[in-house]
Amino acid sequence: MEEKVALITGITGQDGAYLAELLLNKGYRVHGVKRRTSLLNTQRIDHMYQAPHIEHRKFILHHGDMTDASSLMHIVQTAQPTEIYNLAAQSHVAVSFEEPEYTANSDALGTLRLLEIMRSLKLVDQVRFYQASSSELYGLVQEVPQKETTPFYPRSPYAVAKLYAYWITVNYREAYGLYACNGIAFNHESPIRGETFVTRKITRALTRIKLALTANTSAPSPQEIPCLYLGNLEAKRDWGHAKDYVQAMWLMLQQDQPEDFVLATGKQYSVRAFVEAVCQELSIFMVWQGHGMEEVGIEQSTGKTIVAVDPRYYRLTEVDSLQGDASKAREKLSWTPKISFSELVKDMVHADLRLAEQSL
Ligand code: NDP
Ligand code: GDR
Repeated sequence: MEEKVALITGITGQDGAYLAELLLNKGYRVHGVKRRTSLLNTQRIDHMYQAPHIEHRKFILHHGDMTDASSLMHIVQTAQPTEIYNLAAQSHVAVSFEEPEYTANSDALGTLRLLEIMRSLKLVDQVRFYQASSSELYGLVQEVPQKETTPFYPRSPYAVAKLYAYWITVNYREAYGLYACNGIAFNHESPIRGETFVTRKITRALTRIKLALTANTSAPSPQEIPCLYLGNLEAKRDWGHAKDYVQAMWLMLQQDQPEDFVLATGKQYSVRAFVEAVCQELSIFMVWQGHGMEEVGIEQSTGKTIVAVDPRYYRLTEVDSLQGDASKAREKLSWTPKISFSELVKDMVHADLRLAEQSL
């Protein structure tokens, strides 16, 4: 049987790392695009690394950038992939307000660059393409829960860039017959989630707070206990585990026909509920006090404020509430997320607790 070859952009990110692992286990040769950075950025994939002198390597990294068509062209020509997973993106919604042009260049035009390379190299019949689309497309939601037919209303430069990427993927499928699919993925997290996304920010901070509280029980000196600053506590998200979502990405490229799919758990929790779930898992006894911007979370044994609201983390245009309906993925791909919200919280909390202990 012919060897399957995958090219993953964004391989150094959360999803890229899990997807690479999944595909290597399935016997794929995996090529990944990584950016040159002044410090190493391969922590999530180092366990898969194979040195360049190894013959018939299964895991190969290439320097490249979504804003640099010539690097992408060279990588596609070298790797000769049968499947391309386009996961690279400036993926932080809040940062996209600060870097809107760069976000558009990498997330929107970057996708076009890959598609154009497939077209100009006459690969449209040989390569299957996955585009990492996002529930952020729904933004100001027009229907609850959101499914494939729900109208889009993006609310950030990130979401607008992803809207372009969504439609240009559809267009290349319709115009050139490319096997191309959008996975409209709702939030998915894990112990290797980027540290500035809200779930990981919460698990990192509260595990450190837990250790500080434990260290302080004999001689309480509450000033040493750090505080977690958050923005909108009422925002609601449909949070799943990244391991489940990369499975769906692969399934989408194994079908007879290319289609777009919502990937979601169907369950919704607020940022506040996530904080409470993490406190519960860590046996931190916290009560909320005050309202709005003045609201704080007080740790009961020390009376210390361990959670506070900082308006700097509020978004100019917020996405208040997302909840997906993944019935189509369930019916056509037989995909359902297996990892529950409480298992996700446990997984993240215990991984961050280990890291916090190591950093002491
Ligand atoms: P991450 O932010 O963890 O990873 C993004 C990856 O893209 C990193 O490897 C990053 O490299 C790379 N990257 C960023 N800019 C460029 C560029 N200009 N050229 C080349 N590579 C670049 O994101 P996730 O793994 O969480 O998400 C994967 C994809 O799925 C993204 O496109 C995201 O927008 C989308 N998505 C994610 C969801 C989620 O909940 N996780 C939900 C819906 C969509 P580096 O390591 O050097 O920064
Ligand atoms: P999101 O994820 O914007 O949904 O994008 P994020 O975790 O950044 O925010 C989720 C919600 O939490 C609120 N929030 C905070 N967010 C951050 N980052 N930091 C805070 O301190 C904070 N306090 C409250 C936010 O306002 C928001 O409502 C993620 C990314 O992975 C995208 O790439 C992906 O497309 C979408 O999920 C689906």
